[in-house]
Amino acid sequence: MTTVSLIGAPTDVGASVRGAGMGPDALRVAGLAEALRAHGFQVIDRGNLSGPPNPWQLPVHGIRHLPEVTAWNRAVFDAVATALAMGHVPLLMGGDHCLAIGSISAVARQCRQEQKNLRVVWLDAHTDVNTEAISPSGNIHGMPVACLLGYGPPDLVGWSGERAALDAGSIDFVGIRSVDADEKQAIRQLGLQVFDMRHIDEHGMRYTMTEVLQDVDENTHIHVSFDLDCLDPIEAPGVGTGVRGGPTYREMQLCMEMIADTGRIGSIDVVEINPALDVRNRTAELAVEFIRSLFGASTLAR
Ligand code: HAR
Ligand code: MN
Ligand code: MN
Ligand code: MN
Repeated sequence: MTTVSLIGAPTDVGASVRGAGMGPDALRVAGLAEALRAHGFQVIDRGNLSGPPNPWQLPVHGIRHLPEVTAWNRAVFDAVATALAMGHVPLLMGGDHCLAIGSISAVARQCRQEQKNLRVVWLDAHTDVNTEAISPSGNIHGMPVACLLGYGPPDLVGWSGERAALDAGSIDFVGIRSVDADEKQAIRQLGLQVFDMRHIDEHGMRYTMTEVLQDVDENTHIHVSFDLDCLDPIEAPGVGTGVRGGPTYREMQLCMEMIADTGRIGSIDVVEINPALDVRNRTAELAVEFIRSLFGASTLAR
């Protein structure tokens, strides 16, 4: 039986807006553990990690809160690595998206040890591939992909044991509609595969996901990094940096269901839920519905 390890990381040190630190409890209140148990999984809630408070300072050399972001990610890295070593599926409850640095670095290291192919599916309105040299804000939640590809401050790079936790070919972005000017150039230079909203409009979510999942095989570990601002803010208002024009409820369900159908989901981040901006915990409840689907709960055949 699959065991899911819930890991709370209650911080907003990488974000531009305060409040994402309440995300783990919002997910608990929305019944995340119960929903997965009802679907037949064993669920262990590891509680919340601890780390430094948010000092709410201006960027230093183009980057905000580097020591705090580093400390939180260290804790995430260790917790995710421990869960993976036990054969569990770690589900990181953020917190803002900077935490994907620690989470995916631990996943990348485990995949290398087990000689598995890692595929990261990045569900987001943003590509998060800024570096401190090009970020317009200095907020590290806009930089985790760059760090994972080996570009970023030395403190946040190389944790998987290789210079880069990921190569550009092993990550696919879905739902993108907000990319900064210099970020666009970085995407082109790196050759990243970005399925933006224009692509989804023109080809549909079904075809898009067949493209995303085409090279998944029995030896693949899929990591889903789910930033709730991927959804249209009409569905998910509880996020700090919402952008109009995202996937609808049904499009996102189909995305999750098609990932579930591969049977290769190995680890998950659920980030950027901001209960301070939410309406009656709707965004956390929505996240729980999508996570159920990611584990196959909405597929009739199971
Ligand atoms: N691109 C912008 C920046 O770097 C905003 C991106 C961060 N927002 C997120 N991450 N929620 O996906 O500041
Ligand atoms: Mn993000
Ligand atoms: Mn985002
Ligand atoms: Mn691809």
